[in-house]
Amino acid sequence: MLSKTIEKVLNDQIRIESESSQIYLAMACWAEVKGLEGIAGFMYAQSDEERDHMLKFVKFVNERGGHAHISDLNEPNVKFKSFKEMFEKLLEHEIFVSESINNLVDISLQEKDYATHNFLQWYVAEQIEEEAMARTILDKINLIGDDKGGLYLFDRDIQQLTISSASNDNV
Ligand code: OFO
Repeated sequence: MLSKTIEKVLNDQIRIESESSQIYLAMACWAEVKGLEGIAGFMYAQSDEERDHMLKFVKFVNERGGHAHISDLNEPNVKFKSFKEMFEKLLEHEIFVSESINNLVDISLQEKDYATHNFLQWYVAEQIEEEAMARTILDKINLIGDDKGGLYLFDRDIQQLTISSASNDNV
């Protein structure tokens, strides 16, 4: 059974994961209308992943005697100066999510809720991966600079990254 404190903080995280999904959906739209299909595909996949993260929390809260709260959401930013700025925002956002997950881990220990603590370990590992991926992408973007040919190749390569990470998920 979840304590009221844990139920509240998990519900706050449900909102954060939902907003993450919306943020990446808005990024997918921005890239798609700019003709950057690879980047758009990557962002659509990220958006789906965040929805899965949200649903995992929802199921956990409901299964442990709480009630998952589905709230309204803040509207995401829909415009970016450049695709570089967009990926910088993605990294910033993932760092924010990692801090939020770490905070949940702290609270679960304070509350001596070891089941929730154990459940959160999946998110701790996921955040390490997501931050690392965002940093790798930004390194590549910095190498490309303003080179249009480089952007074309990057857009094609990121499509491969989306396909291979989707197939790893299915393993
Ligand atoms: Fe990108 O993070 Fe969810 O958890």
